[in-house]
Amino acid sequence: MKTAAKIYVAGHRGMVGSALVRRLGQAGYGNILVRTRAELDLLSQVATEEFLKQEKPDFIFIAAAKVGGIQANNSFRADFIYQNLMIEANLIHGAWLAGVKRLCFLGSSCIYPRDCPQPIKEDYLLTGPLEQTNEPYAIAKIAGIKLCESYNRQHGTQYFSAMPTNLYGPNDNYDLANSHVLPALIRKAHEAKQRGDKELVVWGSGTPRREFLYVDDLADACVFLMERGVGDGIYNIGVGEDVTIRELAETVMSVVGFTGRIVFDSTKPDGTPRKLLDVSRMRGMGWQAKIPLREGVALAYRDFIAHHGG
Ligand code: GFB
Repeated sequence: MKTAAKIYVAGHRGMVGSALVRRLGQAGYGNILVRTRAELDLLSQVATEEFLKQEKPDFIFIAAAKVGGIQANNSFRADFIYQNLMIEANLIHGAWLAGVKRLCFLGSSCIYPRDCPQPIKEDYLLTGPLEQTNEPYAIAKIAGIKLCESYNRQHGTQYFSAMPTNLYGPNDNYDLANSHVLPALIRKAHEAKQRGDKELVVWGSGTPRREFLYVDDLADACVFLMERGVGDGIYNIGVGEDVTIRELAETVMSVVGFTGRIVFDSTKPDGTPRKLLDVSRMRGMGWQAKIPLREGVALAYRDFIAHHGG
């Protein structure tokens, strides 16, 4: 990628897109193309194709998506499958029509079968049934991977897919009902501390295991892959270790300084029992995550205080 290249980051206001814009800026790329939702509706095929044909970016990162935690995925199943299918189909097909050669599609670790062996290798895709709570989202993201693969085969494009594990960091969603676990626990622990509560409510049993990647590490990995010129395939992006939800809650409590006890709400779903990515493909290429969990949680807490706290 030349520093003068025109790079379109779809979804630049979201957690992943904003991290990509930060990373590209740090790396000296000065021609970054962005559009707000009001300026460009990615659910509209006509508007998206028109925009791409006019702008003809050299590179595209697809960070635009309908995302949320376990409860949002489970409740708004139609929104998750429909919006993600439309956004990725419009952007990938539109990119090809506009002659865009290189594109990075962002997926998610929930595309892999629910009960597949751990750590999860890229090759396990489509080898078994998916987790039910986020099946519509996972199906949409699998379609995105297959779109990239199919356009590469039929049209000779160079579109690859990055598969991040559970992400967190600046610009995360802290809505208690719809967010992911890490931002939810940061907010809950902070508010519990402020109120002087004795308990912190954690959904499910606390036994599921999850891997957490700071979003700036993901952005670094995506830019690394684009700069390396990978033109096809799936790349797991993770840290290579996981923790239980109970351990995560303890880390968050210690960073926030909340000293009460944890209470588990068994009316809420656990989701998939474990989701740890095998990151040897990226390690083999010389890339590794840099920000350890505790440090990342401290950075995320600082961001939460700056934007939502008091
Ligand atoms: O992060 P999370 O919502 O999504 O939940 P998934 C992870 C685990 O944390 C589950 C537990 O076992 C939750 O029950 N948990 C405990 C909580 N307390 C809370 C809380 O206050 N809020 C939330 N949200 N969870 C998502 C998928 O799965 O992961 C998406 O639904 C996507 O499709 C994303 O792939 C990365 O890790 O279960």
